[in-house]
Amino acid sequence: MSNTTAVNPLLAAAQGTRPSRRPVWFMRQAGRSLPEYRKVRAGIGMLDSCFRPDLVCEITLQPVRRHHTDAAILFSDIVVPLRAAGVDLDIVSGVGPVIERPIRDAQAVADLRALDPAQVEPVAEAVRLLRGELGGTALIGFAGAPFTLASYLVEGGPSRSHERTKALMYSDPDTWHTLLGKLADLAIVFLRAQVDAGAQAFQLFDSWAGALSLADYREYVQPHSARVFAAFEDAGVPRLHFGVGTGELLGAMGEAGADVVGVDWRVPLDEAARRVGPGRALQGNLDPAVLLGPWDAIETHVRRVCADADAALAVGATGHVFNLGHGVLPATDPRVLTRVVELVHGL
Ligand code: 1CP
Repeated sequence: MSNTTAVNPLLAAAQGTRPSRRPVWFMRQAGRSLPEYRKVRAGIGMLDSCFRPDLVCEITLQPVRRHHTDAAILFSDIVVPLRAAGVDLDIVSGVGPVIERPIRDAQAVADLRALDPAQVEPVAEAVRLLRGELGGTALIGFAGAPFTLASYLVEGGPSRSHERTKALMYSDPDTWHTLLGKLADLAIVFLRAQVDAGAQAFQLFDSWAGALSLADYREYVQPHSARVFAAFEDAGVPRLHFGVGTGELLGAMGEAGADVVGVDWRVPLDEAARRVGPGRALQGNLDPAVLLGPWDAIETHVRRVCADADAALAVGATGHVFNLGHGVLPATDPRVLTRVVELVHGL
């Protein structure tokens, strides 16, 4: 099975060639905003659903059928490979991932087991099913980046300040680097399983890296994310990288080895292109909350994102993938998403 399809607009834009139209997909396009998602998930736990290939395939396809996005993102979660490797955790509705025994010392890090590809075989099976169904629509795989995974493991759940995570980082750098090295290995095994099964691109989500200064990002995080990207240097799949509030880190996140740098709504794409430097594509960056406003405001913002992206191309960005600056909010009217896809494709 070929991992690249030159005609898919997302793959073209991500590889720096001219796409037939501006590609668009939405982070968190599968799931929460869709009634058909709530229907098939009824009575099935979030994590359980991620290990059922038939269900993963159906949920991944739902937004593509409805919105005609240029890409599907595998329905899964960043904690799925941790669960598969034996970490006692759950995804609690309305909260997010909750870790039974948070990892806060050298012993706990030593006890963290490596991921065996066989443990994520249901995910690989879902990818194979999806490639059979998707035709010309690109399939994006993903993993959590070492820092963002570490934050959940150390804090024990979602966090605003990431204070325990930073405390470990500053107080015991050896243990920190051992932990991030293990999490980089986990991401590599998880992504390898997806790419080998047919995922045509992948996104490394470092959602919470924006909590760090540039200097700390470079010292404590970037080498580990860079190792993940380097493992796929010759895989022939575009590598996307994204975090929230990462305006000051955009250059460093590109340098970690991303072909496409995701940008949240705080930095206009032309300015992002200056920060990232030439030779990489950009993805983003409509504020997801704009979609809760009236259509006039949505259209104005969508047009502005596309105009900023065109200006980004003029200063060296090699392509633009239209997306939100973070995930679709649960309250979003799915009909609005469909309309945004039509608008972007028509511009
Ligand atoms: O019960 C439910 O419905 C659970 C809600 C839910 C869903 C639908 C969670 C819990 N995860 C997911 C799916 C998911 N998670 C996807 C596939 C859907 C798609 O993109 O279309 C993806 C890509 C993720 C990735 C993910 N999980 C990230 C990175 C992306 C981002 O939004 O920044 C993060 C940080 C998580 C952790 C997580 N899992 C779930 C929640 C609610 C959270 C965030 C918790 C927090 O705020 O810290």
